[in-house]
Formats: sequence, C-alpha cells, structure tokens
Amino acid sequence: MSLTEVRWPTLAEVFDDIASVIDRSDEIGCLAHKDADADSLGSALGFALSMRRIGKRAVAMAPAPVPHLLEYLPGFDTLVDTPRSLDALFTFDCATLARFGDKRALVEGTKIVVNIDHHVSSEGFGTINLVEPKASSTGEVVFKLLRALDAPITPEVAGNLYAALFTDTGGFRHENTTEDVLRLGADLVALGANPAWIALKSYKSKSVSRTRLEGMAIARMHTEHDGALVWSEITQPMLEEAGARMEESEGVIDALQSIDTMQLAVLFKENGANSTKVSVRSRPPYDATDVCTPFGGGGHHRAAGAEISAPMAVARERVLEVARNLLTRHQ
Ligand SMILES: [Mn+2]
Repeated sequence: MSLTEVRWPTLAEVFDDIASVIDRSDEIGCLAHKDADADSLGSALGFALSMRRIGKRAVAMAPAPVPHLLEYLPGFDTLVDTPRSLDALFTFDCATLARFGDKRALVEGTKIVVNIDHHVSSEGFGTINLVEPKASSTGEVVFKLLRALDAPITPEVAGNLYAALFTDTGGFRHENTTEDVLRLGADLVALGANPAWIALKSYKSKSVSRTRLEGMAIARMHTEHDGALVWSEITQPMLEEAGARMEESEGVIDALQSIDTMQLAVLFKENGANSTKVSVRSRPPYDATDVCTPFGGGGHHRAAGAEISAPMAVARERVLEVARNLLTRHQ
C-alpha cells in the first residue's frame, strides 16, 4: 500500500480516546521533534500551556540541542529536559521515532503516546494517532483539537499556534496557504496572537553571524541543469568563520529555493565527521521526498530532509546523483 492510500482516523473518530487520556492523566508531556521548528515547538508549547490552564501538570520538551532561535515562543522558558514520570506523552509534528533524538527512549518508554501530526509519511507510532496530511501545519491540528476539547486558547496559546501556522506556510506564501488557513490566522489574532511581532521574530530579526553565514553559503551556491538544480553547503569551517551555530543555517535553504529557475534546491550541512544533514525544496512536478526517502529521510512534497551517516563529500555525491537523475528523467 502506498503512503497516499493510508487513511488516518479523523479527529471525530479519535476525539473520545484523546479526551479520556487527558481526563485520566495528570502529568502530561508535550514533545517536539529534533531540530524543532516553530510548528513543532509552538504546537507542543501551545498545547502544554492550554493543558496547564485546565489544571494538568503539563510540560513541554524538545530533544537536544534546544532550538534557541525559537526563544520568542511564549513559554519557551518553561521547557524541561527530563520530565517526572508521565501519564501520557503527546508528540507534535514528528513523523518518525528517529526524529525524537535523545528523547526517543522517553517516547518508547511511555505507555500512552498521542501522535499529533500532519506528515503523510507518519510512522503512526502513537497509541492514538491524530494525523491530518491535508492540514497546513501541526498547529492547525492542535487548534482544532483544543477547540473540540473546549480547552482554553489564551493569547500565549494563540501566539504559539500562530507561529506554527505562519512559519509552516512560509509566512502565508506556500501552496498550503488556503482560505481556511487565512481564516484560522485571523481567529488566532482575535485570540491574542500578534502577527507583526511573530513575523519580526520568525523572519526579520537575524543575528550578524547568521546573516554572514547565509552570505557565505549563497556565495558557494552551485547550479546545474540550467539552474534547475541549485545546491550549497554549510561546513564546520564556515560556521567557525561566521561565528555561527548550525541552527543559524536555517534560512539558507530559503535563499536557494527563491532562485527563479529552481526545480530542486539542496543544502548539505556538515553535522560531524560522519554525519551530514540534507534539506531539500522543490517546485512541481518534482517531489522533495523523492530525493530524501532513498536515504531514510522524508517530509512533505515541497520540503523534505534526511540525515546521512557519511562524510559530507560522500553524502553530497550520493544525494546529488539522485537529484540529477530525477531532473534528467523529466527533461
Ligand atoms: Mn509541520
């Protein structure tokens, strides 16, 4: 059965089960994925803040390294590293167990796991799975769930969910920016989210080191197939020269994918001597997951990633070969 044929249970179908898990649980963990983005961590924080409002001892967590770029999310300062023993663990925006990094054992060791996601490639590892591949963001799924639960959506909860929605639609620019998404954005603003402030924090306040790193990566950009394949890399020496942390390379792929001729954009990150991270973006008819799934990665049609246990030079050639083959096949 192909992934597109998977039919996930709807919110209506799993609602009673989730409501009863919340009823029966006091200690609730809310976990983002590794290298958390605002969709994952905003969903986890938003859900945890709402659960705290109804008297639960809810804690939000993110696998190491903690994503400092997301410090602006309301409640970021309440993140914990190791929770008390949990009655239930909710996970947000995470498709595979491997993406939980140093928190994987916590997921595998907790009896009740509620998997809340919008990745079509979800492994469905939860005791309960609420996966909506058509949702723009996990934040959208969380909003609908909180509404169905009649749980409080405070300005802090709304701010987290707005950040999730806003960034997973690329600032309301990607194909997943639908009429419903814009209405949901307006609902969250009505509930107290501040759109200008979240836009500032997510796209318009970069550190000097981050901007320098982006400049270096753009200067190293390679193009092939008449500009249809655009790629670059972040090496450890580049980080050192820019005085930047790897998480500050976040925006480089956005620069690569904004090249007018781009069909496939690929960014390689030298994570360690034997570890390379790959980010891929695509325009139709190309599918970013086609570049990443051969390497155990995944994601969405337009944006995907993988982590390869190989030195960057080796990983780069293997991934570029897949990308070149895709482009040659279509031409
Ligand atoms: Mn997402």
